[in-house]
Amino acid sequence: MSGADPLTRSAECLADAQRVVVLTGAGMSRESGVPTFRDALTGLWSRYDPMQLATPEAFAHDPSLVFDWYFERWRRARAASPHAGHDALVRLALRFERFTIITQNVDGLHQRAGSSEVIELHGSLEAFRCSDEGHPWDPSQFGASAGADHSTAVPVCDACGASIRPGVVWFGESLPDNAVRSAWASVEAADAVLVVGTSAIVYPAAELPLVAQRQGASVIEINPDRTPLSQVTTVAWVERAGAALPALVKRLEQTESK
Ligand code: BV8
Repeated sequence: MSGADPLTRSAECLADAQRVVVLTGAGMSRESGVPTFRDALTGLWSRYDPMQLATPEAFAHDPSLVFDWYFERWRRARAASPHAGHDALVRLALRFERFTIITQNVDGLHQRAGSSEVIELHGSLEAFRCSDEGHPWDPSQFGASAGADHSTAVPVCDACGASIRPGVVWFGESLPDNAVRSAWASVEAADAVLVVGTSAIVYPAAELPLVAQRQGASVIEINPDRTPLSQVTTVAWVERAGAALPALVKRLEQTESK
């Protein structure tokens, strides 16, 4: 691999790839205006630590507070739009035999951009459900506004009366079996993995690039900050998703047209 710039080296990794996997984290949504977990929470939420809110214990302790936070995040996700980086992934998918996006994000932006093969490792803000039997619950029917005192009465399931909870995977909860199976199968078969916008410290998701690398795939990290993965990746591209991904697609298209 030449000592060329990260764009050139990333394009070289993808030039002969047939099966590509993209692992995205909250940094992928940052340029759509969706804050990452590590962004300081603002406004009403500034005094809370998301890691303390995204757990079953938090929901048991204060269901209104946790429900409010997720309902607010659902509204913000609905109001957000995919950015040029999401669009670039849709175009990139057309260039390979297999192209799978594995996302830790729960905001649905990849699907809204038009990506078709998306594995949601940590669930979705669209998948509110009842906490007993998993009956689906449609947040768009719920008119509450997140009150300043976070006192929204948590809605209950029409079918079984249990409290409604967000359809996300909390810390301490297991990931959906089918998502884990598909995600591990895709990285075990990958020629190249793009890791975009994740701090690479949440497991088991953070294991995925290492599984790919162990079977010989090249791993390209796109992140403006360094992470625990940066020193082991084939390419550590210190750049924003919204800048790097469109540049990568453009380079591959230019190379092809020569
Ligand atoms: C599990 C959904 C088995 C919810 C999320 C004790 C008990 C139980 C488990 C554990 C334990 N101790 C440790 C664990 C394991 C734990 C874990 O990994 N903890 C960490 C903190 C060490 N994992 C689990 O609990 C998982 N389950 O292990 O099950 C089990 C079961 C029972 C008992 C034992 C074991 C479940 C993990 C899933 C948690 N749910 N999300 C919600 O969204 O509310 S994780 C959530 O946080 C996000 O999905 C994300 O993955 C993670 C981190 O959030 P962020 O930091 O915001 O985002 P990210 O990491 O992606 O970082 C942002 C990055 O973007 C940064 O690097 C930044 O530089 C970069 N960036 C910024 N701008 C840009 C950018 N990049 C590109 N472009 C830009 N413009």
